Amino acid sequence: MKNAISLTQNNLAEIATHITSPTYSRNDLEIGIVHVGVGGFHRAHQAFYTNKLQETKNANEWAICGVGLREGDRKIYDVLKKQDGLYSLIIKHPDGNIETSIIGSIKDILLSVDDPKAVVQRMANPQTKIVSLTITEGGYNFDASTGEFNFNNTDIQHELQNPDDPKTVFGYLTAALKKRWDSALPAFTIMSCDNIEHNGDVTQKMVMSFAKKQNPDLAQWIENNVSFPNSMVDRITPVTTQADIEYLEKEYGLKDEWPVTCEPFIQWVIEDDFSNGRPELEKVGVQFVPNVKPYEKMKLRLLNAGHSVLGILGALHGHQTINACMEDATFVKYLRTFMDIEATPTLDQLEGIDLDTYKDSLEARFANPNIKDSVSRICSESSAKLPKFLIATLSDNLESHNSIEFATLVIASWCYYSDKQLNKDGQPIEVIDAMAKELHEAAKQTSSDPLSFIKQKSIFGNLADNERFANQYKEKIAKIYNDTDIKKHMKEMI
Ligand code: CS2
Repeated sequence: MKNAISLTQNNLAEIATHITSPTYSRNDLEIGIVHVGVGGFHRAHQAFYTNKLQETKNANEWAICGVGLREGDRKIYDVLKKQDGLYSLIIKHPDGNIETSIIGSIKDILLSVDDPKAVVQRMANPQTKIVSLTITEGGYNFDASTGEFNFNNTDIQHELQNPDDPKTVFGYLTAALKKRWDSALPAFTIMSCDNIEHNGDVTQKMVMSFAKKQNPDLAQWIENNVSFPNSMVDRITPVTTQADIEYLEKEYGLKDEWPVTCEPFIQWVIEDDFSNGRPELEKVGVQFVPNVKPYEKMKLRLLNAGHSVLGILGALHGHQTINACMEDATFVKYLRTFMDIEATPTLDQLEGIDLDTYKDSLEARFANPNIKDSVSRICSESSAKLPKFLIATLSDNLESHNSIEFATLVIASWCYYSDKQLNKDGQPIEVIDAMAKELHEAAKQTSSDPLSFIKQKSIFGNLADNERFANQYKEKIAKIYNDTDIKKHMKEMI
């Protein structure tokens, strides 16, 4: 085989002869969006839609500058820098069909730890109209038990004293907005694309809490000028594997060091509330609605919670992927029963959306055999995800005296998983979680205090004080600690 060709702007004309590639002139693009958190999801979703819009040849002012705020972003920064922001998107259909295209909407990339000033300048640049975020559920710096901004964070304390030396997303946003205000430039929109119910409202609350403490006058200007649209984002994007990189080399002779793979399904519903203009994304299938909240809730409580149900129970059982769970009839039935009797009663009816059809489509998406989404990706950062995906549903069901059994078994399994870090066959489970240590410590106490795990207030709030939940939880804990055959317990319930 002749040497593979590297994915760069210079090689793009040649690559375009055999892979779908941008037909618009990337040189003519101006950066209108600064995006913080250029992971796989952003590249499969917002950058994909933006590229599609740029293909209409009428959206030159909306190129993206990716920003990494953590040292851990160095690898993606290095790759995208080397590849001039280009990457391949590999869409894997359930029937085995694969569509590959080169995405060109990311024009530049910055790493704040190397050049913090450049990040502030880019956000403050007159061309920048939107700063969008995928900083993960844990990135919003709020205390899950109080819902308030966490001022104890040492980086936040540093930024409050040193507004010119930002560290977190909050410091960068306020530093850039201050510059815009000083230069009489319009504010940018802050658009969260994370899986949090009311993501725009939460972002606004966090930014405002921080800004009020840092500079009350600036906070007032932000309040009057910045909009924070809520949005629901959706596309399953598994972790890229070495096999994906090799596929491109073998199939196309292309050397792409960090392609992204995803499912064919994609959805983005946003509130049409932008302070400084927006791309005409409705032309490429994005839905703009006055109130996105019912959509967010439906997606988080069915898709994301459904993922967590399969992921945690699947990890204990020893399934490696979400599609392997969906090949197991017990898991399929358990998931559907959870969705029907615990998640659905907490949802609002949405005009034009039939919830049964939506749930059927989720089952089909989870079952896509080519996505091979690992349960370890789903279980990662459960301490940040579960309060939003599952615990909120459980609390609602406690209030309405509805079933809580299915969610409770998942939480008890999560305790066992955090305690033993083994599946039912004694194989190790790697816990990837910013709170892994705390989770382990709390779970370890279960033998002396069966409620120790759910007494972690930053995750569960005051739920351990709820008698009905505490009793159910104790019962499930006893079952799992007695017999780790999780499928047996699931079968008893369906
Ligand atoms: C997943 C999500 O992180 C998770 O646990 O549920 O990443 C999910 O795949 C996306 O939200 C799909 O849109």
